[in-house]
Amino acid sequence: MRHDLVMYTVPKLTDYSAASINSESRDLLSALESEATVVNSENEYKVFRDRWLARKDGIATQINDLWLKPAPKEAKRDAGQLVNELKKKIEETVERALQHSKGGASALRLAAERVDITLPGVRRPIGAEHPVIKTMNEIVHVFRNLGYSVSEGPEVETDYYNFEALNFPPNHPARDMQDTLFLAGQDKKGQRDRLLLRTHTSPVQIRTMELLKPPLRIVIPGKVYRNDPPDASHSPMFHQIEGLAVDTNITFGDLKGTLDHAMKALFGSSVKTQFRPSFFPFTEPSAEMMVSCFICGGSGTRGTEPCRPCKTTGWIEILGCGMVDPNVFEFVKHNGYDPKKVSGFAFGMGADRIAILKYGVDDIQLFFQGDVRFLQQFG
Ligand code: 2NL
Repeated sequence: MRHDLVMYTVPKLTDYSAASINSESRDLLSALESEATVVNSENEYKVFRDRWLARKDGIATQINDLWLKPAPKEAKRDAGQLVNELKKKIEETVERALQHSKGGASALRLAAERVDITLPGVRRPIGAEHPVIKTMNEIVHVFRNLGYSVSEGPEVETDYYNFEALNFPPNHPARDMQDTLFLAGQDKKGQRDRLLLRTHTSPVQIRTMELLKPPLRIVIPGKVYRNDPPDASHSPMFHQIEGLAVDTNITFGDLKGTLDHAMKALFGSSVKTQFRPSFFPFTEPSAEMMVSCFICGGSGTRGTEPCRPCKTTGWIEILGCGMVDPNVFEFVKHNGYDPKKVSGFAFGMGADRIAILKYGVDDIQLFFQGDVRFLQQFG
């Protein structure tokens, strides 16, 4: 072993015996290792690299000139192999020193990377449920307690599930480009296969009836789409919850009792409900359900001010509903929904609208702009 303070130099080789060659190789490799371990900076690395690999007279070149070239004929082959192995080792070690110098623990680097472990950590704010999702979950919860299941389905639908199977006549205005967002490039397909963004969650009810035989109790929360320009009360994407109950002998009384219970569970036991005749293509008869205004208590006034949410009427329209039209059951008759044997009620409500009323928000756009200053208020 050479002394640490004396730099390694390549000796001339006169003795090409195995013992001599082994001993010289060991000296070289141990010098290589000990020099590599003290490389801690980019500059130190460059000096180290040039000393061992410089083309002109780096150590790798020197062993070529001093060990291999003068080797006698009979030792040439072994000497060549040895020099190649040593060169490979040198190259590997220089590469390792480069990595080491990059991540190396130089005093400067350590100082720059110093971490004060006594500082408090960075607090990651915990997210909160979005007010619309929260509202939907509350509604779903009320119906789950009544034994309803939750169904979900695709937001890109066919004309068949979104309109035809729901008893929309072929020229119904909702099927117009004006109201519905159609996918481009569908012109070659027949009408019923054309893709569109679902305008209500009702197609999921048809899909569920195709899968599950009656009796059925389901609610379907989800995103729906309409070709509406955004304003304070419209958004091209909004949220709906629909419900469906099918069994033998379901009556309009069941509809009224179920929905009256649901409104009391959602808005408080003192709210009253009222049904007014309406029309939907998929229900007959159809109704809109009013709930006594849970802002003004049904009085139409707040102190001396008129109540805005109910426009002073004391009533708020909250959902549409009705008895499932037998024509709808015809489309799923093959799965046990014979309109002569089963009946059902269905309803649908806008989750965003209910969230707006619940939280006193004056612009639906606020729900979808993602401004944390707005959303934080619901956390
Ligand atoms: C509303 C009204 C409603 C339905 C949705 C429905 C679904 C099937 C059969 C019959 Cl598969 N009806 N859904 C029924 C009445 C009203 O929604 O104003 N939604 C926001």
